[in-house]
Formats: sequence, C-alpha cells, structure tokens
Amino acid sequence: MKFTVLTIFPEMFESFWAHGIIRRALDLNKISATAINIRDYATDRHQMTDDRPFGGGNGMVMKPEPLAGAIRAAKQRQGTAKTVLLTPQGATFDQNMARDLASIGELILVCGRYEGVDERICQEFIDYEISIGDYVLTGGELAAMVIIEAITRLIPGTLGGEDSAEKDSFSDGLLEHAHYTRPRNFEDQETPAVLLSGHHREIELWRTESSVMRTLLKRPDLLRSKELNDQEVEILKKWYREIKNLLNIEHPESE
Ligand code: 4HQ
Repeated sequence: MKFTVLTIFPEMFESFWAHGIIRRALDLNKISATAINIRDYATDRHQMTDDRPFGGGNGMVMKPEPLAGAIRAAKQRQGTAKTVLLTPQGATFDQNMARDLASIGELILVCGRYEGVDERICQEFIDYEISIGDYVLTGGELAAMVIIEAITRLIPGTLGGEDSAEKDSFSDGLLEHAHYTRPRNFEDQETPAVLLSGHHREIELWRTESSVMRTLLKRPDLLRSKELNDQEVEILKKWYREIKNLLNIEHPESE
C-alpha cells in the first residue's frame, strides 16, 4: 500500500510515521508513506497557498495552482494512484470503505486548510471525496491519518503477532466482546468465571454472546443492518425469552 499525503504541514506526519502500527508497517515494507509540502509547488514569489475568495466573505481558499502542481507531481510518481480529498462534503468513512480503499493499493490524500480548496481542483483532480464524520476540523491532516491507520491495520502482518484485524469490531458487523485482565477481582468487581475456566469452547460462546448483546444495547443500528447467522439469532431469542419471563413474573398483565 502506498500513501502520498499533500499538505502544507508535512511535519505533522513525522511523529505519525514514527510510531506504532504505521512505523511497523513501514519497517516491514508493507506500506510506503510520504508527506509532500504543497507550498513547494506554489507558483508566486511569496509561495502563497491561499488567497481571498472571489465574491468576498470571510476566510481564505486554497489556491488551485500549487494543489494542481503537487497532485500532478504525485501522480507522475504513481501512475495508478487514486486521489482523495478530505472534506466534510465527502462520503462518510467506515470500515467497509477502509477495505475498499485498501484494495486500490495507491492513494494520494489531499489535505485542505482554511475554508477549503478551489472548486476547480475538486472537479478535475479528485477521484473521491471522503469525510471522517460530521464535525468540523481545521485541516484534512487528522482525517488523512485516521484513514491511513484504518487501512494499514487491515494489511496482513502489520498488527504484530495475531490475526486480530478480522476479529476486531466491525469485521463481522458486531462490536467486540468485553475484555478482562488481572486482577481477577478489581474493586469488588469479579471477572466472569467462564473466562478463568480454561474451557475454550465455552469462552468462545461467551464472547459471541457478549458481542451480540453489547451491539444490541450500545449500537442497535449496527444489528439492524446486519445479516444475522443462526447462532446470533439463537442468542437474541434466548435473551428475549429471559426478558419476557422477567416481565411475566413481575408484571403479569404486561402482555
Ligand atoms: N475538514 N472529514 C478540511 C473536515 C473534515 C472532516 C474541514 C476538512 C476543513 C479545510 N475532513 N477543511 N470532517 O472537517 O475530513
């Protein structure tokens, strides 16, 4: 996977490249990653990357020439790469989009600042517009990091040891099961006994049940848009019966 980031703050990426999973992926040559300074492609003698908006109003707009120059230079280096603009107007990023982008192989991520980039750049130089969520950032840099990290951890061999990417939240449309570590009793809260039992089949069952019920309680929207398998249906039915019994005993007239 190849990432080229276009930004006026390439230094923001130095510590990002140097730590954790991104660092490991770079060391293992699973990814390559470069941040290019858009200012290097400025065309005027003051190396300006922004200018006042036509029509007036507050704020500044990213000038088209430096962006066009930086995108063309990046494309020349990687002919098959797709360009992504980080913008609140884009399609909302999620795990499925991370998988799709990972399969593209080469991405040029364009980070805007100020009020955004000149519209003619969006029209002619951008393949995909992506938002990381409905809130306002000051620049696309943090959004680019989010996307790079989510994609990188999908690449086999980058997660360090385990096959965890496929077990993680969302990989099967459910939230992760609950986790416990030492001590067994923490401030009067016990670890569920089954996790200490050493019965691997029962532990797997407990974890599946934990995943399904946490998703139902915390993110019912995820459950509604998921195709449930037989085991998941059985778990929901079991809890449904349990709750119905409870209501019948406490409130016999409730039905
Ligand atoms: N931006 N997801 C960059 C965002 C944003 C988002 C606002 C993008 C400012 C200049 N980017 N412009 N949300 O809020 O990706």
